[in-house]
Amino acid sequence: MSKGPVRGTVLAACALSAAALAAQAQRVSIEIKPGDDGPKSLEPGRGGMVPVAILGSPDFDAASGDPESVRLGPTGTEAAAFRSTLEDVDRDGDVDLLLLVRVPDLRLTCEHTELRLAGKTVTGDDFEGATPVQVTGCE
Ligand SMILES: [Ca+2]
Repeated sequence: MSKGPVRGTVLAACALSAAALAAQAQRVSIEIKPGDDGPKSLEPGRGGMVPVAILGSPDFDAASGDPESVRLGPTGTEAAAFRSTLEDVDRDGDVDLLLLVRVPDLRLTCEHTELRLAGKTVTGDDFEGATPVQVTGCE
């Protein structure tokens, strides 16, 4: 059995990559104000709410995301969504998770250039995403 050692090496490599996957959250694509081609700007001082979509893909079933676990903000721990719906916001055939968030809850200030999101699927797997954001109205 000259193949023995080779097989053992392959198995060890598989075990390593599985462990790495378990420790790392799945990356998902998110979009502020989906369908709006304008600048992704937010003005925390004006209040109001903003839609943020978690985009589904062949690698991520947005319907498996648990909306109540999702947090958004500069570090992805700040705001909870107060409403969520499942719809295909970018019309690519994959269902997306559309969240409505109160802008002040995001705790963005002018130094922030990125909005982060983190959450869990209904089966307990972590996912996270980030997208550029322009914060206005704080001068
Ligand atoms: Ca979609």
